[in-house]
Amino acid sequence: MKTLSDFRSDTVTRPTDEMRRAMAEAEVGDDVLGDDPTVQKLEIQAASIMGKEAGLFVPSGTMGNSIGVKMWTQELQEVIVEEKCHIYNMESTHMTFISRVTPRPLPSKRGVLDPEMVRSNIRPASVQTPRTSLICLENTHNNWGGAVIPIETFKEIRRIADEYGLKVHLDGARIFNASQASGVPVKEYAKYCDSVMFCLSKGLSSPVGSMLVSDRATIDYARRLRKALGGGMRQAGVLAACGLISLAKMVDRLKEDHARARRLAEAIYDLPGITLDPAEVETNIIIFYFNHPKITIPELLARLKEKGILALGVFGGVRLVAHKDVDDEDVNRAIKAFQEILAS
Ligand code: TLP
Repeated sequence: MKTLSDFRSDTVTRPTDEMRRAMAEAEVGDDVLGDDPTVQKLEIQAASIMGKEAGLFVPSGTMGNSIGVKMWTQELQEVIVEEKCHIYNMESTHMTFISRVTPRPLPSKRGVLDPEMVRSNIRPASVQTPRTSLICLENTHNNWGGAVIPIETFKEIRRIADEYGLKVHLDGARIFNASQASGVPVKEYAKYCDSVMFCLSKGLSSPVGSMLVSDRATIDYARRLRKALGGGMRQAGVLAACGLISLAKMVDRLKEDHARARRLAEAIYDLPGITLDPAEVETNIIIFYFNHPKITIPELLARLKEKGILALGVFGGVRLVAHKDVDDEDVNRAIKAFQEILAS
């Protein structure tokens, strides 16, 4: 058995053997000079899957979202976000640091924004207030335990955005998880957004990389922004080669991760200290709140680690993520560890 079963994130997935071989064989060139055929293939493929004109390969989801916000905004403007979203909470304040815009966080029901609340928070330019220019969505919603945002919300937000002349950017780090769980094609979600960022390096198992897709003129501008942020990569085809395999081979298997996350949730939700509704585990992320008379969250994490299970402390709770590199045996081991720690 492996030493540790790592449930901290799907970012811990290692590249597959096929990816390692593809890296070795990839045709490459200087991508900043526009010479890398493998990167170009990936960018075309990503754009086509999302139904957009053009794509840009970026080193990380954070850079994709940073560029996504920057390309649709100017100083003295405001961006509507859901209050627990990744862009606002976990990307080192790039909204203010890079784009110099103010975020307007709104509460939600498990990540689902109320369109009427969005409407009532849109501000026209005035001498005193910033003008709203962008709405950011996230699907699946990480901090809401991988919740899937319904397509109806996308439609309604789009309608409001069009009414007020706003842009919509989707943090679709795990949009393929959303699609696998809901049956809604990724293209359908993307249709209601002006730009989409999605990650290759999470459940899709690439070692590095995310994609930003949009219309061609905006991606041309995004390419300049990527360079300005230091994200222009040279022989990046060795990484793009993995991305192509992610898109071709790793999407359908995300369902296995969802099933494992649900099985784990169903086995631990009623243990002492845990607050969790297993029915709310729609994709690969479990977040439970933890309040135990004798065990703190850091103690729980340490005791799990002693039993070979790695989990992450988040927002007063604990996060466990299923992915390619944890199998049924790892899930059984995690269930046993939780039972031994909490049921005794
Ligand atoms: N999320 C990471 C951590 O930052 C928490 C994780 O382990 O889940 N959007 C969403 C919804 C994300 O979950 C993440 C990464 C990103 C963007 C940023 O991607 P990277 O890590 O590639 O910059």
